[in-house]
Amino acid sequence: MTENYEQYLDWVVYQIYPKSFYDTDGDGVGDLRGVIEKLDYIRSLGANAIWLCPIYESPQKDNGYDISDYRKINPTYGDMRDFENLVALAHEKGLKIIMDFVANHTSDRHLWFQEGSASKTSPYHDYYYWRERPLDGWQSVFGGSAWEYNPPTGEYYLHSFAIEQPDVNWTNERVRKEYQDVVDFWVEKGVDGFRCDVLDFISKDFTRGKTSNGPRLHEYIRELFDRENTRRIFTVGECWDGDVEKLCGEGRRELKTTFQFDHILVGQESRVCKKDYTVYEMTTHLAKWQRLAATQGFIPTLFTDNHDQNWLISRIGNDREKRYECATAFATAIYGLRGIPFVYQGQEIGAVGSYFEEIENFDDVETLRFYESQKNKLSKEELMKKINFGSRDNSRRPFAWTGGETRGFTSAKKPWLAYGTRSREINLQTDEASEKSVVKYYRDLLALRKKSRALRRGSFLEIEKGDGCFVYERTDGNERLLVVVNFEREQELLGLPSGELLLGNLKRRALTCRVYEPFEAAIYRISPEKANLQKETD
Ligand code: ISL
Repeated sequence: MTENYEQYLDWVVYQIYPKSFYDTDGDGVGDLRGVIEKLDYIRSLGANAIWLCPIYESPQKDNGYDISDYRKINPTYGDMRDFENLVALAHEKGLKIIMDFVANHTSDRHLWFQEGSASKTSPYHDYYYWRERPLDGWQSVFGGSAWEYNPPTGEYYLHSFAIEQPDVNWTNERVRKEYQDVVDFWVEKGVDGFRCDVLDFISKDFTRGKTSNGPRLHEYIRELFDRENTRRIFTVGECWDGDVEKLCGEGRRELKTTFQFDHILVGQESRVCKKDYTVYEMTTHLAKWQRLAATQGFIPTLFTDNHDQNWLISRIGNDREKRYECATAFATAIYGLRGIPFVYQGQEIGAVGSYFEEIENFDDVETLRFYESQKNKLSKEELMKKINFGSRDNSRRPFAWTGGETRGFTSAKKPWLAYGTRSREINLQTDEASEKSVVKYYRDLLALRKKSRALRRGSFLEIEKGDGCFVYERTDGNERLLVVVNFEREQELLGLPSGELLLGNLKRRALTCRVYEPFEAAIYRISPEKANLQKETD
C-alpha cells in the first residue's frame, strides 16, 4: 500500500445524525450551527473527520435519505452559508467533512420525479424504472411490494426503500452525468469525501430479479470516483451485496473502503427478532475481515453502531449492570484493529436502547410500516417488544448532553423525537463526572491509537484463545502491542506474552494476573526481544 492510501488508517470518523445532534434555534431539531458549536467536543474525542448523515433539502420521510434537491440544505438545518462556515471551521480545527451521497433514489418530491411521473414523454420519465405491471417477488427493504402504481402514466415505478423514494435509473447516461455533477458540486465546496448510501443498488440485475450488485456496478462507480477531481477524495460505500475486494482497495479505482456488516448482524434473526449468539461469531467475522483486507490490499472500516441499528451493547451486551465495562470492551475490541474507526454519536457515552409502550414515540418509516402491517396480527405487547428491540429510532433519539429536562439538546419544550428512556441517567454530563466514564475511556483509547503507529498501521495477528475473548497483536517494526478483550464471563487467559499495560478499562489487579473479569479489556506493549511467554504453570 502506498503512503497515500495508508493515510486513511490515521482517520477517525465521528458520525453525526444532524436531526438529533444539537439544536441551536429552539425548534426541537438539530442543525448545522449545532454541529459548529460542538466541533471542539468532537475533536476532544480524538476524531479528525465528521460524516454528516444527509443534510440536503428533503421532505424527511426517511430523515433526509429522501432528497428533493441535492444542491440545497434542508432549511431546518440552516442554509448554504452555515454549511460553508461549517466546512471552513472544521478544516481550521483539523476535521474533515464527509457527506452522505444518496444516489440510488430521490424523494418523490424531487423535480425529476415530479416531472418524470407526470407524463411518459417527459425527459425525466426515463430517470426512473417503470413497468406495466409490478415484477413478482420484488420486495421493498422496508416491507411490502417494491412497485407502486403511478396514476398519471398508468405504470408502476420501482422503490427499493420507501414508496416516497423512487429508484433512479442508472442505465440512463444522463442520470449518471447528473450524479457526477452533484459530486463535483460538493467537492468544489471543499468536502473531503462521501459515504455512499446503498451504492450496490445503483446497478440492478433485472434478469435475475436483483435490485443490487448488477453487472455495471463497477463501471458506474468508476465514472463517479475515478475522475481527475474525485480520485483524491475519500469514499466509503454502504454495500451490503457487493464483493468488497472488488469494490475497494488502492488499485481498484472505485471506493477507498466499504462498511463490512457481518459482525453487526450477530444476534439478529431479523430486524425485529433476537437470535442466540456467541461473541466468538462476532470476533470470527472481525478477524476474517482483518485477514482478507491484508491479503486483498484494502483498508477495513471499524464500527459497532450507526443510525440503522439499535445500540450494539443493548443487542448483544449487558447494558445494565455492566454497561461501562461492556461499552469500553467492545470499543477496545474494535478500535484496536487495523482500519478506519467510525464512532456514531452517543456511542462514546455508552448510550443504550429505549423502551416505549406506545407507537407515538416512534418516527422511523420502517418501524411505522412494520407496525401497520402487524398491528392486527400480534398482541400489542408482542409487537412493541419487537419494535423496541429493532427499531432504528433507538439510535436516532436526541443526543443527551445533560440529564436535564431537555437533555441540553434543545430549548424547545419537545424534541422532534422522544428522548431515550434512560437518558436522564445516561448522558454526557453524568458520564464525564462518573468514575466509570465511557467517554473518558474513548478519549484515552483514541489518543493511544493516535500515538501508536502499531495500532494505526500495524499488521494484525489473532491469538486464538477460544470463545469468550478476543486477543490479537498489532505490530509495526519494533512496536508490538497486545490487545486482550474478555467478554461476559470471568476467565483465566494463559500463555499470553507479558508486557507493559498501556490502557485498561478496569483496574488490573496486577500486570501478571491472568484472570480477566467480565468485559475486561487491556492493551499492552510487548517488546519483541522480551516477548517471553508466561509459563502455563507459573
Ligand atoms: O439497516 C438495514 C439492515 O440492517 C437496512 O434496513 C438499511 O435500510 C440499509 O442499511 C440501507 O440503509 C441506508 O439507506 C436507507 C436509509 O433508510 C438508511 O438510513 C441508510 O443508512 C435508504 O436510503
